[in-house]
Amino acid sequence: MIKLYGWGTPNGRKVSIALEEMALPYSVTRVDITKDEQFTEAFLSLNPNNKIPVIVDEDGPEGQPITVFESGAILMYLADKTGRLMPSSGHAYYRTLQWLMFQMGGIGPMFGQMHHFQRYAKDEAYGVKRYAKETHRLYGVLDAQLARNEFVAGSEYSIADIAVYPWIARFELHQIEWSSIPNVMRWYDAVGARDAVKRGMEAL
Ligand SMILES: N[C@@H](CCC(=O)N[C@@H](CS)C(=O)NCC(=O)O)C(=O)O
Repeated sequence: MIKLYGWGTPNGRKVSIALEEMALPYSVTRVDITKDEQFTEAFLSLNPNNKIPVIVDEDGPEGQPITVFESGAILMYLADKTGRLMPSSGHAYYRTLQWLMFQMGGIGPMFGQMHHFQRYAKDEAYGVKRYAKETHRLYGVLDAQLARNEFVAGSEYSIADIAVYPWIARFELHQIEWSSIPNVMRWYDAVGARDAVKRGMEAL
């Protein structure tokens, strides 16, 4: 049984979707980040960086328990554990890795700032303008990739799709014209129709 410590955010849901897709038994402990529960001593012992998500797998490598934080690392861990949703070698492996990093280094941080300025900033104009521009550029990159490929990392559904999907699910905050990104729209509908994705989005 894997314990998932999370909250209903894109980074948390990436992990619940992956657990559902891989049919791994798991339990959920909600860490209410709106009440600063990520700063408790108990949580700090799981992630020194005070952020969800975290997993604890009692049945880790060599049969020893393992704790993993950082959602990209968790997705790779789960893919390694099950041999699913990440090619094991060669071009396809690096293609999937690069699109996972595109999400971790681009979509996650930039969309995250866009969400922050949209929702919380008192003087939002500068922040929204700055992060909307980068968010829209990232949508363009993604749309071009999905014009050439069925899924984010190529012809196979993978952890790169799982990493990106819950961020696109916040599209209402992104001031994006859907008609300008038809390929993202096609992909979003297809991924969102998967039963495991629906269950994973509901889990947190
Ligand atoms: N790079 C980290 C980012 C994790 C992250 O930003 N988590 C947010 C929720 S989506 C969080 O815990 N925020 C609480 C805080 O910043 O205090 C990952 O991908 O796991």
